[in-house]
Amino acid sequence: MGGSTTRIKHFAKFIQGELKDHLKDDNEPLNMSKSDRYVLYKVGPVLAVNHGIGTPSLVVIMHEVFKLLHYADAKDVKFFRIGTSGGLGLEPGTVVITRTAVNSLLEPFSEQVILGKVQKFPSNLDEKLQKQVMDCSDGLLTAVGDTMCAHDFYEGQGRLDGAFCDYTLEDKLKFLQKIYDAGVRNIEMESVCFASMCNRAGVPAAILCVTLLDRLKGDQVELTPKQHEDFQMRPPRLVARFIKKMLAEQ
Ligand code: R2B
Ligand code: URA
Repeated sequence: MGGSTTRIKHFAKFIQGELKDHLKDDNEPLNMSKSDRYVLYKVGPVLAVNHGIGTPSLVVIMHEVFKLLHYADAKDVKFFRIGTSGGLGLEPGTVVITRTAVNSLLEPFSEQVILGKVQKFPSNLDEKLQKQVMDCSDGLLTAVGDTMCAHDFYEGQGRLDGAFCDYTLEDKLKFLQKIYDAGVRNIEMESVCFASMCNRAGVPAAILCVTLLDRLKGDQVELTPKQHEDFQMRPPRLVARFIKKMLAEQ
């Protein structure tokens, strides 16, 4: 899973090329989603689905993907979120493998209001899968750290360049340093909910997000289109290595 429809389409084509020795069909992957809200491609054993920006769309889509996999009687399922993020103290382009996903208060759970009551769901991730992914990362720029999940891109991530901002550069840096000291290495917008939904479903999950910038140094993503493209393909490349390794061992 990843945020954008085009990135997931790209991923479906990419993984088709990577898995060509395992696939019978080399037709262009087709979007099988009947909704215009998200796209869904099946390439051999890989289901590639986008989840939009933030938790609300992610939750809806994950319910639907879990139901689909249940009715398809899918076995030994693993979930990956391959996305982008703002890094903390890391060279832009680093793929952060999330140790624990935390919410904006640095708590390791997501909250969902169900029938008027706030319910908390733990957002720890599968340690074995994390290690297996790390074992595939030779020669790739990677780091392991906690990921903070924010509810928005601007004030929720302490940016100074949104439409509104009622705090200073000093306040921002103090906050980012505090979360860095607590072990956070990147910030994005879905991790905590993605992790807790996978926990509830009892499926191992990993989160691999490339950092587009170092938030301790600025707020604007200043990459060339070519760099952007290269960076965005780094999590897919790492996941592809893992999938190929798993298939080779079968
Ligand atoms: C990373 O990038 C998106 C915001 O630009 C959001 O979906 C996320 O988690
Ligand atoms: N996605 C985010 O949510 N934050 C960033 O800084 C970059 C990408």
